[in-house]
Amino acid sequence: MAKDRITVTRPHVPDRSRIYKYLNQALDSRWLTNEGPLVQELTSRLKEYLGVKHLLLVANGTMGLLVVLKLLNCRKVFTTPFSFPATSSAPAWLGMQVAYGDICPDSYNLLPPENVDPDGAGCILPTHVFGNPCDLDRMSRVSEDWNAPLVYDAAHAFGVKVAGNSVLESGDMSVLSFHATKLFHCVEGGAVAFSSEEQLAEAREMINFGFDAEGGIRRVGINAKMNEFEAAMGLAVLEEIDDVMARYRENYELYDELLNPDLQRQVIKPEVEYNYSYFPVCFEDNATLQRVIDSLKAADVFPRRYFAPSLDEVDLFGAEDSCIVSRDLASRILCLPMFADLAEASVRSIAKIVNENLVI
Ligand code: T4K
Repeated sequence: MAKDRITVTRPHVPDRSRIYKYLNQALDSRWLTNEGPLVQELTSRLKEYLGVKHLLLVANGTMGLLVVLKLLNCRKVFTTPFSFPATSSAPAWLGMQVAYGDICPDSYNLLPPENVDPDGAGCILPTHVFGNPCDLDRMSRVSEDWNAPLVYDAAHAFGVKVAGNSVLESGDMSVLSFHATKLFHCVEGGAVAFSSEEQLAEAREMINFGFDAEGGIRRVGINAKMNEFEAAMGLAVLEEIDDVMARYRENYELYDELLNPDLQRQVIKPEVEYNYSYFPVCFEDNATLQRVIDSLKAADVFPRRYFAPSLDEVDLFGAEDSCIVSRDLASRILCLPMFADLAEASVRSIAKIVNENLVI
């Protein structure tokens, strides 16, 4: 890859001595996977950092989604079309029916449906899009009315709080991604926050071939464990996470200040303590979006169209719903580069190119 190329994101590489310290612990102990000491240490540090009681580390966010949906054993999953494909692929992979609702044009999150689904949804799976929390109270009410478990795809929501509480404490389960491209990462990895200790215990068995504590095979399981090298990276990144988040915030605020104020931003409510991990902008039309992409590309800048297409347009997932707002947003949205060591000068030149291409 060209040295000066700026991509939508770039993994944070912590001080190498921190990584080596943990890697050496794993190598010296010859304990490399299967809930080893580093996975246990990362679990307890993350519980404290994120403010959650029940947390299970997994191999990646997609496996986290698969395991919890399998645990819930639901028939149908009501979800958002405006998300990464994993949110729909997970239920589709398990043979569950995928049904979509449309999204809010301001928050970009799934709108809680007004009426109870007479058919029974099975499970509700909204995404906190770009880390912006869904309407938690309304989602909980719908979940109660439908008697349907509420699982949040919280892949982007590391460290996000609402009114002082972790967003991960809402709903029955929240699934995080710790992929290399995320604010906090383990190269590959993920976690599930559970409200129920019993469900955490069941999922712990499921990610380890279905073995129970005595080595009996209690349930159908899979291998979805995080290994010690991934936990080593996570522990090293966690030691620097406050600085990383501060850098993201600086870049976010600089974009916000420099970009034309008429350019549509994602609306984040004041009670949210955001993690600043994405900077999406929504243009007036697809032609403007394409013009901006071309101009940025000419400057060796490669933003991404997260999330296009709207997933209700993907026949593979088998849903019949048509989500107008999501399709419209997907045709006009662009995520600008955001990462910890993105230089101030780069933010300034990206914002300048975007502004020059607007017809507001
Ligand atoms: N739910 C939601 C809402 C999600 O967004 C995701 C994942 C999931 C579930 C599933 O979680 P995981 O199973 O992945 O844990 C990237 C990530 O691979 C994906 O984890 C993430 N969401 C998604 C939003 O972004 P791509 O297809 O954009 O990846 P890629 O390889 O094109 O990388 C994007 C840019 O990052 C590249 O232009 C260059 C840069 N990059 C990437 C990698 C992998 C680097 O600089 N270094 C690297 O090592 O999906």
